[in-house]
Amino acid sequence: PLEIFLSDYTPPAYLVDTVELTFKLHPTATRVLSRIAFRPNPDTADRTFYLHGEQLKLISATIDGQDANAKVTDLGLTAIAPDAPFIFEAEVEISPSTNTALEGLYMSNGMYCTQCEAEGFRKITYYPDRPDVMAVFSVTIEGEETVKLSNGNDLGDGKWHDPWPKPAYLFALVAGDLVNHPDTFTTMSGKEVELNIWVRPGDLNKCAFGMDALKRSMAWDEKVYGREYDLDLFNIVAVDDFNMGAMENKGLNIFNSSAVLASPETSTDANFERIEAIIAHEYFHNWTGNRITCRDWFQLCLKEGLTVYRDSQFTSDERSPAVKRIEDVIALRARQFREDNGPLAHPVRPTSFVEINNFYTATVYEKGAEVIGMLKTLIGDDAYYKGCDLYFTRHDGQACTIEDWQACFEEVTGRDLAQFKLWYTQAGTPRVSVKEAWKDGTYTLTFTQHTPPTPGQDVKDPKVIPIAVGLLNEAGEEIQATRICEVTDDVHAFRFTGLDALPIASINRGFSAPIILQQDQDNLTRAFLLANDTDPFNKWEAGRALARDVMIRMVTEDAAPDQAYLDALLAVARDDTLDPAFKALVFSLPSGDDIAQALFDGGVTPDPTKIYLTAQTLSQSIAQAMQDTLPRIYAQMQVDGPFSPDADAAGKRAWGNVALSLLTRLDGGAQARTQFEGADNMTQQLSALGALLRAEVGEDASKAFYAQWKEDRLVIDKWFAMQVSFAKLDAAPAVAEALTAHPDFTLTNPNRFRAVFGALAGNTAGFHSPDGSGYALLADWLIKLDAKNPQTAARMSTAFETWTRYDADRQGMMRDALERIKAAPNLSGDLSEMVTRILN
Ligand code: BAL
Ligand code: ZN
Repeated sequence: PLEIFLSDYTPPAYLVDTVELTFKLHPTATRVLSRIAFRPNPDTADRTFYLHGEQLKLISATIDGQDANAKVTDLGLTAIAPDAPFIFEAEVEISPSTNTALEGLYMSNGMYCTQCEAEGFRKITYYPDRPDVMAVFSVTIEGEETVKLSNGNDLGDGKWHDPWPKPAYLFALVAGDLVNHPDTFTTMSGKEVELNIWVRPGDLNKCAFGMDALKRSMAWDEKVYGREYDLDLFNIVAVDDFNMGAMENKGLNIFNSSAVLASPETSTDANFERIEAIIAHEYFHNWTGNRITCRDWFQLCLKEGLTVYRDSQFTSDERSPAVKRIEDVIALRARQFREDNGPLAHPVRPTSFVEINNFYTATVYEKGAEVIGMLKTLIGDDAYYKGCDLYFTRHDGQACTIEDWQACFEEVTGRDLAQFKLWYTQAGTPRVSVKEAWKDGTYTLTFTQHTPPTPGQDVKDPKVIPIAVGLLNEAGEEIQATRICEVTDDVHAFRFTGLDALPIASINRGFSAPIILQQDQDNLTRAFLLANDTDPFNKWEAGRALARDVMIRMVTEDAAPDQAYLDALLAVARDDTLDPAFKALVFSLPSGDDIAQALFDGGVTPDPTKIYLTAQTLSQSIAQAMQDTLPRIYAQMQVDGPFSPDADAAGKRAWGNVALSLLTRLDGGAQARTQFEGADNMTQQLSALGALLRAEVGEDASKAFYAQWKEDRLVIDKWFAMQVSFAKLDAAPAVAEALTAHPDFTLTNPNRFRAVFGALAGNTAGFHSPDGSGYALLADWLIKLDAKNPQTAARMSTAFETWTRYDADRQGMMRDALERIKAAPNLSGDLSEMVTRILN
């Protein structure tokens, strides 16, 4: 397979002005006719005429009406083209119904749909399938289907025109017997936009929340970034079989049905929050991604990091900023820190790839968003929005680079951002250790930064790291408001003067930088900060550090559950000033994977079984310590009246369900069974089912749940996942294997595969079962899936990325599993690249 390098970028030889496409739809023999107006690129002397194309049957190809004498390979088409504008026309045949990779044009439940990012358009027709070739598309769709959609404005009779030039990866087509949930939005300049969510007929009752989220997103982007929508129409379509969450095609966003369909009966509060965020994310791409796109795929973070940052701002504004920040950091540590500290570590802007689909990663997305957040912290809100305005004005209609983006901020601030750019080019999570000193009323914090080697990058330069610091006195009063310490050197000291007494420092408030902070902090100080910190993130962080320390001492020293920790939790539970959602987050213990990484970082080989048992013992102790309080919390957190997915109601349910889960450890499941049977919404029903399954008294409830929901694919995904997630100790592989024999298990639906095997990978004790059955099972099924859907198989292989953390036996078994995948006949380039990188 070919490795592609950022340093090899060359501009396209030919540009495209207009593309006219006609689709004659047929499940196994769709004809695609293209008429493409090319012209030589004045910025290059190269006149190589090369069009990407894969899995296409070429019927004809002409240049200015004459046979193009095209030479075709598995990857594309070449021909001799004029050094002047010309028309290329082609007819190809493709087979959507046998396209199980779900890239290009494929079928899902009888409906035609497309996924072109990153390189799917080349499976539709011959084209310069690269993001820096932007063109105006007109589309005609011929077929029996009642609804036929493409990008841009609807000209009627299956004809579409998109006036905004776009790269091929933003092309979309949908055709099927769909129904719509319509609405309208009036933009800031008074233009009325028609909005639709298109679904299968039975799903029409699950569109209202998504539509509301879309309208709120449109209003938010006008208010906060001054960005107005630019077409008369905005369509969203729900598709069951989809590799990603959703896709931002111009004017025609295509969504995994799990990321748009919502109803109280079938969706949890977490689902509602995720759906709202993804709708916002895809909508925000209209400016950050579509109007301004990427020059090449190495710049993916230009649109993804920025758009994740924008959607997180939206969720903060719509819900609770503190809760959103804590949730984001939990996810960042679970996925991005894990990636950054293993064999798959790569910079936010990678320098090479074999398969770009393998770089839609937590590093590009989530660390990419953290980098935007740090930029805003360093230059301030005003300069940030001025820089964004300049970016939108200067680069509208262009395909850009990170350098283009940064230049806008250098210009508005006059600041050199060369050192800041290291966040894009250097992989790895910086370790920042901090030492404190106190003398004559001056308190000094000395930070030392170090980023460990990552694949291909042994030595790192010091980065600019904005660390937000506040100081408290012993009474818990804030004596120094949050100040940004800009750490720029390997060792960098900051002084706080005029103090009466040694303060207590709250460092990296709001998680101002995505670092691992190494701090000599005792548990008394952590408990103090948990009780007193005015920064809600660090208040939570203190509790998390305390929990981590307690669990590590239980694992490594067989210590008993720490009484000071239990007391601190009780104090949080009793504090009526705290948001219930925040309390729920304080009570969520670090995951098995978190503790395994922390142990490994501390030089201890983690034992997943022991970590699992420790978490159970600690949870049991928490339940016992709180036994008098739990029934009251549970009763107080019951939400009356009609279901609302808003943050307050969701927070109450979250805290109430923490209480339920602890109560179940004491009452054998009585309360959980009552909740399960009486629940009128999925949050309550699923939480109760989880509590019962964990207590090993959930078999009847699980059967009842299946019987109730067997017709609802998204709920049945939950049912599959729950059984594997809540399987005890090393039981998960056997549970997962049994589920693969269930008639509802299928390899053709990525959501279903992820439900079973994502849950297996997330069940640390189960996946790392000492007999290796978790590794062997996942390897077997990745090989099977790869034959149908390489992209999803490759993504799921990251379950193995932590293999070097574990003992020799487990390492050997994981290596064997990876080698077995690598040796499988006809392995895809996607999975082969991943396995090779993980093994190296
Ligand atoms: N562009 C791929 C899906 C997303 O990030 O929105
Ligand atoms: Zn995105």
